Amino acid sequence: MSRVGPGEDFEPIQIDRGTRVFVLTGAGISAESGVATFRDAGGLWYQHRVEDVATPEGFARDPRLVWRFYSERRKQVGTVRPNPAHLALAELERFLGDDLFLVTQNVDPLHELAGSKRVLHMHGELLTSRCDTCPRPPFRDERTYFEEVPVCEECGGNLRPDVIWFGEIPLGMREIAEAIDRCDLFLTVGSSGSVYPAAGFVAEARAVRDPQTGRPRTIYVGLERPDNADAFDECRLGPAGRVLPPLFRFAR
Ligand code: BV8
Ligand code: ZN
Repeated sequence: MSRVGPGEDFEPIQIDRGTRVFVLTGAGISAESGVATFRDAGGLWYQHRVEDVATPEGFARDPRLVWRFYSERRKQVGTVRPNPAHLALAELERFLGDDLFLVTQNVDPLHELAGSKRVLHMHGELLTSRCDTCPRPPFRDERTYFEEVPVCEECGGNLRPDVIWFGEIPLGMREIAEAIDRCDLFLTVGSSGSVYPAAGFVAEARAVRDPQTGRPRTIYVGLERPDNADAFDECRLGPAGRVLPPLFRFAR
């Protein structure tokens, strides 16, 4: 059963050189930067049905609506800045180097803007497009499309946002499974635990727990108990921008 309470009620986590840390972030880590989450009141999905804007079927049905949805988000992401939670994870990477595995469900670039060098965007990236028809590689694309659907200059097919929609297979699943298998600490920040397979990663971490060492320890940081709260040893509640900066104690 999880221990649940305000973040300040918990001790900082000791991080030694060589500690292997797995961090999964969700929309909640970007909330204090002003990026709308999906499920909170007034969130992204309240204006649109998932089926219409975040599925291949929705794109086939109305690509202009989908491009308006993603273009609004592209516009917004150009105006936001990383918050102390993103900065805390960039500092963790500077201390741990390759022993930190950071995977995000977010398609915004805020981890990179905060200084994180190695970020796995398992659901793709907002500022990247790809062709829906030919196999040309995805390419950086900050343009917004409100009127017309952009077409591929190589084959004439529709371009689409290079994100992973419902029903599509997330990126990096093998690397993620390997990182879960070897981590000492599993941390999720700002995710409601309602979208799979990401919401199931903590259960995978529990399944590989070493009974002697109790590793990996599993911790959640977020505003409220997530749907998968019972799989965490601790749920440290509060805004990520306040709970994350004092969370780690680095053994220098
Ligand atoms: C797949 C990219 C097969 C696009 C996204 C029935 C049961 C179980 C699963 C399924 C099912 N039916 C279908 C499925 C599978 C489906 C799924 O999970 N559906 C759900 C709705 C039930 N999943 C899929 O289709 C996935 N693909 O399964 O393929 C497969 C899988 C593996 C191997 C082989 C085959 C693909 C899912 C990806 C969809 N794409 N995004 C885009 O961004 O537009 S999902 C999108 O929603 C995000 O990427 C993210 O993953 C998710 C939102 O979740 P959160 O990040 O958690 O955000 P949310 O708003 O929900 O929560 C925010 C949290 O932050 C809250 O808890 C809040 O309290 C907290 N918070 C708020 N403010 C703060 C804060 N925390 C801290 N500080 C704050 N200040
Ligand atoms: Zn093409």
